[in-house]
Amino acid sequence: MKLATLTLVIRQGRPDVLLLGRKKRGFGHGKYNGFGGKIEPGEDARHAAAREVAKECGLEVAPQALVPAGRIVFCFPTDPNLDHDVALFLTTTWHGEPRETEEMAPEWFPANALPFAQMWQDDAIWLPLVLAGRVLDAEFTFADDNETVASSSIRCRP
Ligand code: 6OG
Repeated sequence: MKLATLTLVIRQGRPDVLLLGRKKRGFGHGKYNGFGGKIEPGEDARHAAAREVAKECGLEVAPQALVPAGRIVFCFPTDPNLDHDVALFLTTTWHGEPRETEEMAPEWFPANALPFAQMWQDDAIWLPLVLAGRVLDAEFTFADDNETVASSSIRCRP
């Protein structure tokens, strides 16, 4: 199980609110997603999340400006190498402007017009909850095609 982070960058008080990146290579290639990746050995999740945001879209986020939004476990029974245990964060505070990198092409989206057809199928289920301020513990299991959500469980923390 890969330990990873996923961060949602949210611009408050504007019509375009969520920054997503279109993944240019590797796992999830072609899909829009938040920013994140593997937690290195000895690294804490917040520092890993800040490092990945900077690496993938050029924004500088202080680790303490990352707000925990829960944990999601993604399981791929036909290919357990793809399993991810993801620490979820959101942030409304950063420095700099998003820029395209080798890994991601960033783009702002209105919260009511997210490109779910071009995202992981699980996103349509959990992302609206996190944008509404909920903190989640969720698990998604994927079917043999490694694309379709076969089953899910979501608990919102009180
Ligand atoms: P690398 O393993 O390439 O980082 N991730 C997922 N994100 C969403 N929205 N849905 C999924 O459903 C995901 N599975 C993994 C975690 C992969 C990045 O993608 C996230 C990491 O941020 C299957 O380093």
